[in-house]
Amino acid sequence: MRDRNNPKDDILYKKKLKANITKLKEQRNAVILAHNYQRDEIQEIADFSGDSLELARAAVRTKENVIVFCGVHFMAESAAILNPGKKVLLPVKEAGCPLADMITVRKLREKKKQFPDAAVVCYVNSSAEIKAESDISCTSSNAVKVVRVIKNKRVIFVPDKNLGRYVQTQVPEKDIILWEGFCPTHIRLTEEDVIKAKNNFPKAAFIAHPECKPEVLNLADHVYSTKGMFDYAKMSKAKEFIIGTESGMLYKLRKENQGKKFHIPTTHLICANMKLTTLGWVAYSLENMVYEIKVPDRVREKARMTLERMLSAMGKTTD
Ligand code: CIZ
Repeated sequence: MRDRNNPKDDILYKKKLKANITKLKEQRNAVILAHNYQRDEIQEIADFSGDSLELARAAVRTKENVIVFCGVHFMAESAAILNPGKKVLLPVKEAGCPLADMITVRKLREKKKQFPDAAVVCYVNSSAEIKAESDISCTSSNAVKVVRVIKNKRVIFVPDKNLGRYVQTQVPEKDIILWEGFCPTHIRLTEEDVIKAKNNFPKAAFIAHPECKPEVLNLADHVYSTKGMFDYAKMSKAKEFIIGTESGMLYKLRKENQGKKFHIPTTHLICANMKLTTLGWVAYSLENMVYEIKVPDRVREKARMTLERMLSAMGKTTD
């Protein structure tokens, strides 16, 4: 019997689980993809880690037929949309995204009727159905670029109001209609948290995610997506950083930037949904080939076009 309070027992248990996952992965011809916000132990066993778009694109490149997607539901959906011939598994079926749930197709259709001249730009943190109802998708790393290149002056930006508001500051020539959605993790970061962290680490640069509140972004030295944060941390001459996003980011930032220091301004920056995936669930998923994420053809085709428009706006293809 494993004693959870005994660190030796825990290490042994995890070692056995990891060995089991490696064996099952081979048997199932599977690849493990992990989002940047996953637990350290999940990022450790992953074949590839990254943001949702990088992972969906990695899924296209991989030769394995089974993709175990360690992230939340909309991310596994994007991988399934771009990889119709592959089996995409989400180890914990309850791993959802409250932000993605803050919009419905019915409400979006009403908004589109109200502003018929507007283009709908949907953040990747949205369901396949919302993507199918939108004109073009965006990530937090390319949202500014996407909004800038679309022809319409008026844009309905869904579902994250903070990202939408940030984009508006960068693209003032557009008229952006915001949706009332937000990420419950990022909005927990307050101005006071940041000021305190800056006082504690006066030499550190503060990098904030655009899902944070505007008053927090006002205090930032830089505003970047997770990918932008990795790129910046690597090339920057600075030696110390305060990271304004989900704490799972620390794992790879520290691993890839030895000699540099990374701090999280508050212990509240934890996404409970991202942390649902454990080694045990990954092993269970591979053993039982669950939970397969399927997107109905009718929705998939339209959602795929929305994602493809973003990729071609960025001068990229899915191949
Ligand atoms: O696109 C992603 O993976 C998310 C949710 C955020 C980011 O900045 O990478």
